[in-house]
Amino acid sequence: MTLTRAVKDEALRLGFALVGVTTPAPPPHLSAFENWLSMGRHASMNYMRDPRRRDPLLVLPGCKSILVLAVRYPNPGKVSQDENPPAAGRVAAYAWGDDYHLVLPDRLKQLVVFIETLAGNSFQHRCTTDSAPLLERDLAQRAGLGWIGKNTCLIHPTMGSYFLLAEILLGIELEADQPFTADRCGRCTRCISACPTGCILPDRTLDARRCLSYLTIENRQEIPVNLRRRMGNRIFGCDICQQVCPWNRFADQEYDPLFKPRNTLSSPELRSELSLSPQDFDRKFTGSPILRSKRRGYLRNVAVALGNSRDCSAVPDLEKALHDPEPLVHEHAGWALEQIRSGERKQDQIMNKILLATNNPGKILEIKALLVDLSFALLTPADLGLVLEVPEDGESYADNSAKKAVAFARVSGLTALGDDSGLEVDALGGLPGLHSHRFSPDPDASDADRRKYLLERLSDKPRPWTARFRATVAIALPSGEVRLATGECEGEIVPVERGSNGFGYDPIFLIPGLGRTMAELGMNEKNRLSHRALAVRNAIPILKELLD
Ligand code: B12
Ligand code: SF4
Ligand code: SF4
Repeated sequence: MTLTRAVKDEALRLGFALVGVTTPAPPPHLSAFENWLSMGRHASMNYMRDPRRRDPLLVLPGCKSILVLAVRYPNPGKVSQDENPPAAGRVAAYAWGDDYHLVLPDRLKQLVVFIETLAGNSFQHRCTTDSAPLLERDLAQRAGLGWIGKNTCLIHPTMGSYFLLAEILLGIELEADQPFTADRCGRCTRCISACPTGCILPDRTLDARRCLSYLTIENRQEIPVNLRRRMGNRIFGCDICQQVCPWNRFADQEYDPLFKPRNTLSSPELRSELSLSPQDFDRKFTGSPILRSKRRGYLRNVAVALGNSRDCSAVPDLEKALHDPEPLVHEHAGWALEQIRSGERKQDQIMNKILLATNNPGKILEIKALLVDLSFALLTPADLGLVLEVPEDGESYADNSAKKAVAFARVSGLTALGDDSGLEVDALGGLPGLHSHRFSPDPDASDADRRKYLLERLSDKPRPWTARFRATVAIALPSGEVRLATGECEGEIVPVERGSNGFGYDPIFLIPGLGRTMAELGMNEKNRLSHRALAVRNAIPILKELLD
């Protein structure tokens, strides 16, 4: 066995999830980095200007090869957690457990000892995990670990992107791997649309000045006022552009025991976080990445999240924080109080108003028509100037509709109505998700491609292919209380498309009693028979009970 093979096997045995080798040549996309710096997109991270980033030989003169390694942390979309407990914050998944800067070096050293033993002599080396001035993602791509996605993260085809990188610069030569040259993002742009601050740029870099991860972790100053609402309940880091990425949805779920989440770190209760004294903060976060933002930065973020929660019960805690010795904390507490008070003022004016938690004009028309007889005013996000993307990454229609309704209710202070719906086909186990982007091996597929794929999957199954469209409507109050109503319509899948208008699976979903597909129904029939219409109608008594 070659030395390189033996080293790689040992790396995997030690628990690294991925390992590759590259040369110490300058990073391949240096020009993108230079441009990023020259445009000031590194914000206040002046350490990014270290000239050694341009050349690994300046980090370890005499370096002959670089081992690039990856270690996986939990996928926040998959680890079960209470999505939206009242007034809880959200911490990026890489920070749920111990700080990688502290726990990875030991494992890296063990690997060095192994290599030295095998090579029969010691040699120059340097272990690093974000502790040396390197362009780690660029080196990882050249070492074959994955491609750099549009969200700028390094992505592996079966592991997604929830992993951290580490390197060992070696004074001996190992056999370099081929770079990962394929770009598996294709035409997908989900991360770009989902980013709440629009900071992802077309050249696979981002503008850190607007990125919530930068603003909540690295930034030592105030959060810019115009971006505070966009933080939602994010109090340390941000995973949105990874959560919406199809490569994470389909990734297998293992993570390294080194990153086992600590209790409640994924969604800490905001009010108790705001009252952490300097001693409490140090005690609670010893060994955690959260220590990096320091107490003043963390409490600044918590105050903003409380303001965004519009939770009136937080007023006494925020009033107390107005006297915090840290100017950063009391300024943000003042802003948060103003949010809650203006929310209360608005609340007085908005009794009996319902916010439709969707930006889809067709859906809005449909739901408004169904609720026309109600005495409540129906508002849309556009009416409130609200821009809020909620990723549909739940396990069921109920999960997704509740997520949307809760997010809109919390941000607007209104009762919100969210929906999610789709097709379940008996011959395929009737699983939810047999629709839109949750059902396709290709994240880039169009609706027509997905329809084609569904029919291919069905082709060897006995007929008739019975199916149902199911919709769930969730009604959420600003307090976080959620009620659900469902509606379904039974049908059959016809293999030949019978209509060209209609969306998604509508043209192949046949309603046997009528002999027509969903796409062939007139608007009035749709408003009477469709799964969504039934769910919305079932929601009416709930709305009356909650708002009358
Ligand atoms: C500064 C920094 C940040 C900044 C800026 C991030 C950024 N995208 O630039 C902030 C604070 C915002 C940040 C956030 C996060 N970070 Co950070 N961060 C870093 C750090 C220290 C440097 C990154 C850097 O060099 N940025 C400069 C830009 C220009 O470089 P780049 O993003 O790598 O971009 C390269 C590509 O765009 C490439 N490129 C350009 N064009 C093209 C075209 C093609 C075809 C290809 C293939 C490549 C390519 O060239 C660029 C230059 O090399 C690295 C550690 C390190 N030393 O490398 C960790 C690192 C990138 N961060 C990491 C993590 C985990 C995060 C967060 C997920 C944390 C969180 N949940 O909040 C977020 C993710 C946000 C995001 N979408 O990037 C991991 C990423 C692991 C992975 N799977 O990719 C790293 C590698 C740390 C580590 N050791 O694991 N981070
Ligand atoms: S980490 Fe959040 S704010 Fe930053 S680019 Fe990703 S989605 Fe946007
Ligand atoms: S969301 Fe889509 S575009 Fe963004 S990184 Fe993932 S695959 Fe690429």
